[in-house]
Amino acid sequence: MDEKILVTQSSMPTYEEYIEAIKPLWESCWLTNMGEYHQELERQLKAYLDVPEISLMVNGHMALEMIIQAFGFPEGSEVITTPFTFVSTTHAIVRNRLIPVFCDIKNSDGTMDEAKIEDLITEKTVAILPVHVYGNVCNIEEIQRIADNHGLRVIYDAAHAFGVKYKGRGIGSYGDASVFSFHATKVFNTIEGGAVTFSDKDLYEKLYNLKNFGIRGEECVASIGANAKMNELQAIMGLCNLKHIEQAVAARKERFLYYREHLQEVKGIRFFDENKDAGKNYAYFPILIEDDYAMNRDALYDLLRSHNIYARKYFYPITADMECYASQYAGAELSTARKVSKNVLTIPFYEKLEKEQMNRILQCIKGREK
Ligand code: T4K
Repeated sequence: MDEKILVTQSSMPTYEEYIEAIKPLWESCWLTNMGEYHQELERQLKAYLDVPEISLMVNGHMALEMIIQAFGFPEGSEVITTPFTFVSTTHAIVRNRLIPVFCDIKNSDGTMDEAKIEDLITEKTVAILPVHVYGNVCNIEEIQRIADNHGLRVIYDAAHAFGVKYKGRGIGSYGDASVFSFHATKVFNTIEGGAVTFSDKDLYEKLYNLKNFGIRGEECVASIGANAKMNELQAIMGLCNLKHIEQAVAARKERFLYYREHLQEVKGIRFFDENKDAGKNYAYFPILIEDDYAMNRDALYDLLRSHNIYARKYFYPITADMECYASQYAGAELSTARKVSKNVLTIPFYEKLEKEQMNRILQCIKGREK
């Protein structure tokens, strides 16, 4: 059996580079609580992501929970969101005691269908929470127009959109706030990690309190908060990985183009549309298996597995259909999301994926057209 190929593989600095970088911690013994590396990574990411403000978090999910909480929406308020995402997006809303109202997606790029948002707005709606899924940029202008007309907040889940620029500006500078994930599986990682980006300076203080128990001095706890801080070992991993980010994205681009070149002629395999105003970070390689392909998505997934190739069904099922939500949302009109979710497959894709491995994957997919 050929060697296993997983859907992704963490990008890492060399062992020596990381070990050298963490050495000073054995002098300082300062491992967390907004240490110097946490602060330095905030400075560097603010510049790299081209955002006005940033707050680092222990992971992307807590970043989502913290920013939703920071807005202080009344319990039971409704948040319009997409079900075509990783379950974190939906959980973060529910764990804040808010109600997700699912909006269908567009077949073209998998992002929220902005034409369907307004019908879902009620007197209880407080926010729109779309996802730049796979790094595909949502219709930012239209979502903002709707939000402004109805006095709603816009919080983007930008977990997949690290470094993406839209119309020349960092993607995290749009809306009221955006959330990034720096999980081990992402284009840029801090092992686990995440960040919230935003413009309103007051949010920095609110998030600071929320991520560190509300502590403002040895004898002063100013507000009620959790613990969601990024520690120094995570921050140092981020500083090391950030040094190599251009190279990492370039390596991904090369592999992306190779896959595209070989798959674009395959009948029944479709790609999501690209937004001409947006840059790409080559985070994932999703393909859509259409009816005129030789087999359905699940059969292709199984075929790849039989060759020791671990593609993943990101994102299936849609979150509204997951066991913990299904009874509430069985009747929701989400036909495009359900269809896309049933047809999508993300094939192995990462910085160090070798050409031979890509050829093995391509061989399984190609030459099977009806
Ligand atoms: N919003 C969205 C839209 C998201 O996609 C995510 C996370 C979040 C919010 C929340 O952000 P975080 O709190 O996670 O920062 C993975 C990731 O764990 C998750 O971060 C990611 N989205 C999601 C799409 O994918 P799983 O359950 O598929 O991971 P797992 O353990 O099956 O790993 C997948 C593959 O990655 C493995 O086969 C090999 C590779 N891998 C994995 C790990 C853990 C590595 O190379 N190194 C590793 O350390 O969720």
